[in-house]
Amino acid sequence: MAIRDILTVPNPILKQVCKPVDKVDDALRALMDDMLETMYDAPGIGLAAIQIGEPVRVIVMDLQEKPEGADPDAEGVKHPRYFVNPEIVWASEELAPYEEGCLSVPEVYDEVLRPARVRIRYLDYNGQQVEEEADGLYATCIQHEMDHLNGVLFIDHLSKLKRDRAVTKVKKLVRSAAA
Ligand code: K1U
Ligand code: ZN
Repeated sequence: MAIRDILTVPNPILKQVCKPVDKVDDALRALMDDMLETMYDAPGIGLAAIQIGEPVRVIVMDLQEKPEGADPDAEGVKHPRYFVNPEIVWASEELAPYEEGCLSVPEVYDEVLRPARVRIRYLDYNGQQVEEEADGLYATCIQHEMDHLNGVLFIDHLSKLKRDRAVTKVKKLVRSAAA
């Protein structure tokens, strides 16, 4: 397993539409392992393959939910999720707001409105098909990550002014980190 570099805006690779995966094999599982390690290291709760420069329809996620009654300072039990070729098969009309962030747009957070509940279909780590309903943070995060597969970032849901400000902020951040 390896921690990979996360691409940041305005890298044009992030605007690519990703290709479906043909087969869930050991090479794909190695990519998903790297993605999960990269996401935990960042840290984040989701990551799309394109964020590490791999233009395939693959997402990893761990919402880091703590069991009820757990010590708030304790580390959550790991609950990694893997999504290959995910599709939204139904979305609620009801929308829900969430203050989103993105590892490719570091230190920028803003509210995005998305369907409150979605039904998704995908292949898991072993290539088995799964269909399930997502709500709350799970619904928000899977929609955010699926946007990445189509070259869409959460800042694309904001006004042009806010988007331009976000890109300028990240460029400065990256420049000062490199200096
Ligand atoms: O870059 C990404 O796509 C990951 C992103 C996922 C996400 C967050 C919030 C709403 C929608 C999608 C992140 O993980 S940003 C970092 C973050 O939210 C977080 C980091 C550490 C602990 C808890 C949350
Ligand atoms: Zn993101």
